[in-house]
Amino acid sequence: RPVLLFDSGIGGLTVLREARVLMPERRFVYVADNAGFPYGDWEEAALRVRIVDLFGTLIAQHDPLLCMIPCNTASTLVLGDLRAAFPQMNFVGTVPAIKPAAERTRSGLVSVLATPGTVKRQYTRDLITQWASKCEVTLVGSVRLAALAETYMRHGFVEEEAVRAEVQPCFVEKDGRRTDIVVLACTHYPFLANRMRKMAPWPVDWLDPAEAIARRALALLPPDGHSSEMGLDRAIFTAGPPDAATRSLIRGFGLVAAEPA
Ligand code: DGN
Repeated sequence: RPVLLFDSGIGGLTVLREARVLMPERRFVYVADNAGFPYGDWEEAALRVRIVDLFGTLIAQHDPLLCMIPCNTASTLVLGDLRAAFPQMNFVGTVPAIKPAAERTRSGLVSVLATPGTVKRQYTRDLITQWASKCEVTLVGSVRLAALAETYMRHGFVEEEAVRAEVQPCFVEKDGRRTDIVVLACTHYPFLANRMRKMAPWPVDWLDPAEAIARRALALLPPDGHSSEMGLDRAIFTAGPPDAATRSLIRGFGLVAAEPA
């Protein structure tokens, strides 16, 4: 039985990368709901229904051992619905790493770079109230960054100035203090981390939760039950067969494109 990963696009590959390192013997099915991409500006009720419906099909079709949701925009919205709808299944979500950021900051100024959906979620606000009440948290909801990361990964180029415009609001200076942590709260963003790092006007820590998410999945999986199935892991795109650039990208991640159900 495979481990299933679900994102709106290719961002979840940043988590698959870490999951592979920790669980090299596992078989993975990667699902990109690219027919619904980007998730950032979806109306919440409609997105909820869409994702729960998709999981109904995916669970029936793949009988996964565990489902990972390497997508903040989806996790902050539907984790509760999924757990209620599929009580036998273990779900590992991805939510903004606000707690570790609050523990680590020295200046008390933390920024959360995410999609517009994630920054407006009650879930995100609750994380701040619970863990970061002593910090000043700047929420930056970027409309374009996930799509820029997709283009970059498929075609190898990105408009530097467009990335800069999205990232700039993260760097806050106030009463002699400066932002010292930026939480990468969208799984697409680590793909642009090297670019973004160069744009910081002063040294900043960039928090990517990918490894922590993979560790959480590992902890929930049974220690035995190694896959005996050989061959490449599969990737499913809800919009249908991917284009050549996407196929070559996923091949680099050791995945082959499979037909959606
Ligand atoms: N990668 C997703 C996330 O972590 O929020 C969302 C990307 C998108 O659909 N805009």
